[in-house]
Amino acid sequence: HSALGLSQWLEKQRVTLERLDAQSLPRWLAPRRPCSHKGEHGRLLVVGGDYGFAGAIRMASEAALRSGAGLVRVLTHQEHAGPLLTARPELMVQELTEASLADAEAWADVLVIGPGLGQGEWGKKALSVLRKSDKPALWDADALNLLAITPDKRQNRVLTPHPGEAARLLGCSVKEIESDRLLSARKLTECYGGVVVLKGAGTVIANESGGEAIADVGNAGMASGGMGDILSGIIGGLLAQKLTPFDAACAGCVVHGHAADLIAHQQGTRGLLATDLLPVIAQSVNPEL
Ligand code: B4P
Ligand code: MG
Repeated sequence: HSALGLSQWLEKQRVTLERLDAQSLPRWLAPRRPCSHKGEHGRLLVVGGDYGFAGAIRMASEAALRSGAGLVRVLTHQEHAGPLLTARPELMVQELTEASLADAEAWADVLVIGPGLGQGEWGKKALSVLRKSDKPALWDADALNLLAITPDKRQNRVLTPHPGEAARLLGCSVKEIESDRLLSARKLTECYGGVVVLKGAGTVIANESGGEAIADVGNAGMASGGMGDILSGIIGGLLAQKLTPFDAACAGCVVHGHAADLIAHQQGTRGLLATDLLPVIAQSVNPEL
């Protein structure tokens, strides 16, 4: 569809999807009450960052802070804790162990799992514990690859596959996913329940009760490593602030794409880094400015 252009693609599908852009943001993101406190803005747990993937957990957790989550706690490898805290002292970082995971799950309002999780025993074990939790959750990256191996279906979960992950989840090719992105998103919600964010140019958001929208924001500068981790943190941060899973997914995709558009407007798309978005997320998530 990217060759056709988004509007022609939509026309071709003969669908009347709701198009979301920066103008849509105020409906989900009212100005904060002046007397609010951090307890109202939610406690988010982010789990992941296996060896070789420490950047993913940093980008996801920092994006969650920038999206306005009240408190963000990270469980990862001990070796990653120091650098993470140096970079972002606002995070609460601990080693991932059986005990810390049980404690943090009980503490959290919302769970984000997947960024840099890996598919080894370390990641599998953490996911097998968190999949028993009934708290609202966002699953991304390797949590999706592990879900494809051991499927389940639940309501209060947001899945954020790119077309490669979506193909694994549906047992088909990337080409089939991309040939009808809306249908692919619908199939994913049928199989796995909850909310599905099928990423890529023209990200589609769908839920089981027929809620469907397309994020008409973002640019080719976003086709670079780490962008998905930033999106996971943003949606997690909005879930923590008590948006419904569908609203958090819609608002999160728009905040993400709009932040990238603000930067691309200044410096173009080539060479745009995922971490460039971090300081701009706050501007995107405060649409009253
Ligand atoms: P991985 O190697 O698993 O990539 P990743 O670690 O998940 O990367 P990251 O988390 O940074 O980015 P993500 O895509 O999650 O897999 C990459 C492989 O998957 C590719 O080699 C390819 O085989 C397949 N794949 C991925 N995307 C594909 C696509 N669109 N078409 C065909 N195959 C694809 O998140 C990136 C974020 O940036 C999303 O929010 C996305 O919506 C946004 N984004 C990317 N390009 C955009 C664009 N042109 N316009 C607007 N938004 C865009
Ligand atoms: Mg990803």
